[in-house]
Amino acid sequence: MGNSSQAAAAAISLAQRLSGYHLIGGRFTPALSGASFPVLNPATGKEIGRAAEGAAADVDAAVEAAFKAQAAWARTSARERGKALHECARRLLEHSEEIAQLLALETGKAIRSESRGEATLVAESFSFYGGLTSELKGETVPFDPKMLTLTQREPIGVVAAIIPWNAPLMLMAFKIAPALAAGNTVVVKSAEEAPLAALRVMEILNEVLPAGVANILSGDGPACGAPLVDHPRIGKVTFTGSVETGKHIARAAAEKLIPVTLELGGKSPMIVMGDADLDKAVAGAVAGMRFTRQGQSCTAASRMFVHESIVDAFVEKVKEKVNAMKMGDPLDEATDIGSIISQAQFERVHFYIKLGEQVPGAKSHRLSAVPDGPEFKDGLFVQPVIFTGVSNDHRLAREEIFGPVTCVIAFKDYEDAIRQANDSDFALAATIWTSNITLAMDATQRLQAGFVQVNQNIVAQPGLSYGGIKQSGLGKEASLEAMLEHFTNKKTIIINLA
Ligand code: TXE
Repeated sequence: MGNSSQAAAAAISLAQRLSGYHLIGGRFTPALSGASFPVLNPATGKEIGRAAEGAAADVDAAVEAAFKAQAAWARTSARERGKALHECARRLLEHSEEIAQLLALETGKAIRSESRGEATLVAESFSFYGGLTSELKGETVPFDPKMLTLTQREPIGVVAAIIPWNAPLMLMAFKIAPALAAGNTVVVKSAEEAPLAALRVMEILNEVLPAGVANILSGDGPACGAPLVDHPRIGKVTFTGSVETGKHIARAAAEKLIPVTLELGGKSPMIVMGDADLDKAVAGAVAGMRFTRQGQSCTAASRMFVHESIVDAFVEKVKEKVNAMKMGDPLDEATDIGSIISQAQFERVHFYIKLGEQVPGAKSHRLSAVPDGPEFKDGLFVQPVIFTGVSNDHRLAREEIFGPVTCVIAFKDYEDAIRQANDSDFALAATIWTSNITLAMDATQRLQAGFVQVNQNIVAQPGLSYGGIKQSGLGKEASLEAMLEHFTNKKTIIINLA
């Protein structure tokens, strides 16, 4: 057996052990209805396990368990909570390889280029927030000399975290690590397409945390996610997913007047000036477009504005680089690009590719090659595509495709590039590539985005505040600010000293 088949065998046996369960109150629990749904390996189309099909009754049980555990967890000293989170981080790191393999198996994300890094990031997020519990500080307020006036940070209570499939573990960790650090308990609703690696992470957390502190349900959005948001004991919802579902959740939360954090879509611009270091910009384009993840990233550089003087050379070099990437078995160390997550996404991506191909004057450049082994005949692989000759007004440049499809749009002058970059409903991430420092600084001030980078492409990391504006969402993740602002309530206390 080759290394990738051994990894697949280990991941399948882990998937089967976890099959059919939620994790509620520290216990693996099947759905109360007994129902489950299949979990597929998108690279082969084969079933690898099953997930419990959650519904309102399961939501009640999970929220009740979280509610019961919350008061004691909030009373645990900040130092002890920090130590517990550090211990979670240690164990997550110890098991990161098996977590990465399971993630690769159920999402199709290549182990070397994607899944391993994500599994490690989960551990890093717990260690980051484990070190921040002593930062849950209040202030003294100079109000009246005869009164001592203080503010205090308190946990909100039970937090619902609804996560998507594209980076399920990273996005779950960015939500629950700060929530737990601040003394909340959590109920996660995993993504239908990727429930098992998240369940394994939760199993590890439950070896350390008191029962009920961290719970997870699987199930679909309407039957399981919606009753979770609506549950009267949920005090906060944190969500990553589509704009449409995000708005739906925000409306439901507004009915209860509870806060929401929303990480939604993106259509992130990359501006490449004529004086940019071309090789670095090309490497940045390939990394920024997240071809390794089949472009399934909300920060994907899906609109590339390139100065007309270098646009042809830029496109040629990007093509060369992507053509050299190997698409194939996600568990093979040699694979750069894995598969798309699901049939629905596969069809959505092809819909947009066809749309682009119908644009008069547009040219599509299909890159790399889909794997041709018999085991991949039902695999959801899509060749990366670069479109040229499509304008920023076209649907291809306006709507989030969430696939390996990008538009390269030539521009004449900087002002025009900035205008087009900002001409979008989304505003999550943006990059500019130039050797002119004054221009770069100017762009950081003028680009509308939650995250602007110059001559580089760092993706989400603990410590860097992450989140968009406009239709890209509300609120920030991954930082100290995220824990303080989004997972605590501030109480004012006034003591009369007279
Ligand atoms: O998203 P949904 P989908 C974008 C991307 C993608 C599109 C559709 O463009 O093509 O969204 O993906 C849960 N109440 N992003 O259908 O529906 C659902 O079960 C409560 C961008 O996967 O938003 C899942 O757990 N929950 C994005 C989660 O919401 C509900 C990442 C996301 O599903 C619900 C993913 C409801 N009524 C998709 N309906 C990013 N920002 O990175 C669904 N859910």
